[in-house]
Amino acid sequence: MEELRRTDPEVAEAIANDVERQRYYVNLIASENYASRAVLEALGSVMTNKYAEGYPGRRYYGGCEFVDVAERLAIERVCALFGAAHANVQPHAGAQANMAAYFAVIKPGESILAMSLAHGGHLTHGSPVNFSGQLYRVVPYGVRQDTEQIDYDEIARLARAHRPRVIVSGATAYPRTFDFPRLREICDEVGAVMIVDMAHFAGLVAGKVHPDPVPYADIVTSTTHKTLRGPRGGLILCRAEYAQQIDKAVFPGVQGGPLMHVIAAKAVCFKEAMSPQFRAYAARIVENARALAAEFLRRGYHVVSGGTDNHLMLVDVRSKGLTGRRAERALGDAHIIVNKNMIPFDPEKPMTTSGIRIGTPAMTTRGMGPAEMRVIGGWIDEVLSAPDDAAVAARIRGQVRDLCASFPIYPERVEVAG
Ligand code: DSN
Repeated sequence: MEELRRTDPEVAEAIANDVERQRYYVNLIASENYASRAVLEALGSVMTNKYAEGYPGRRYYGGCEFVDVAERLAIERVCALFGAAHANVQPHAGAQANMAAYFAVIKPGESILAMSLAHGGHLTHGSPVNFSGQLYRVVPYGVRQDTEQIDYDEIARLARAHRPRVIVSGATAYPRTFDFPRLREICDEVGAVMIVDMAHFAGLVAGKVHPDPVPYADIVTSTTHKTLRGPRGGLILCRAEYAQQIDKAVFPGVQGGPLMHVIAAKAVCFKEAMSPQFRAYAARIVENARALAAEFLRRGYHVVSGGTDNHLMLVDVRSKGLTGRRAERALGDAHIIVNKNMIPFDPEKPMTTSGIRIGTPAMTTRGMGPAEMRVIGGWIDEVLSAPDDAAVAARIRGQVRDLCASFPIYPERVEVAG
């Protein structure tokens, strides 16, 4: 980082501080992870300099022979990893992947049936403040009040009543798995295109510890930086019949020049995700989430839907007299990072909330297991039981630092990769 320190010490210092934060804080953000050194090196490479509108072998710029190699590798590997017929690895992020998926199959004014954000969906699944809610007629589905789990009979009823062109599944805050065969059945009955947004659980699918949407869905979208542990970015998988429409929708429909350094890093991530070690990692994420959820239940918390089948859980903090916002801040003071999150039927607003979302992908990357999850669950309970006690926060900050030091991440210098 010598050059950056010399030319821009302010940015250099911010990066150095974030490296320290990542090394010594407990990170329970369900959608974050620690990318490998190899992924960081590809991301920090000179491929950022290259314009490459188009696709490998069919570009609008000269000099694309080497970025073509990277993009072809990314496509071949992600198709092999997920058993997909076609892949587009250019979406800059999950939101762009979802936008392109919709643009490929529906026109503005047509309808989509998708999980409401308030029950765990995503902004791009039809939220009124997002393009998806503004361009399309949205029919939202949610979870049942008694089980806090998706009611597939309700989805079928809504599908028959509204005949949506597209049915979207996948979520950002749903702790259970999805019944893809049932969703396929519903889509077939009403003639809807089945889109699955597996951004959160793609790594679990790759690791074979989550039901696989690819054999059932017409189109699968994802990010690459959550459980998949790659660079920040998006991707789309689809059946062969949608290949052309998807590619046209991504470019020139939604995006211009692809981020070739990110695509190179995606190729690295897909190679890593094909390894037996990654499979063990994915299984451990789920094992850790179960252990942590069990710890909260044992301590008397309401955990939405009674537990978890995947990498995350939603903990209702009202039993401690707290809002999600207050809990997030108190935990942050103890260097335990979570995010406030709406729980189903939440009376609070999204900036306040009654819950926190907790995920295990990042801590599992550090090598932590169920024993550490139980310790962390205990610390969270201590903080939430005394959110204004500076001495408790200070003591736990020290314990957090010691635990992180025992499970190091980025022990080598990573301020600037490559
Ligand atoms: N912001 C992501 C998450 O945290 O789940 C979804 O886009």
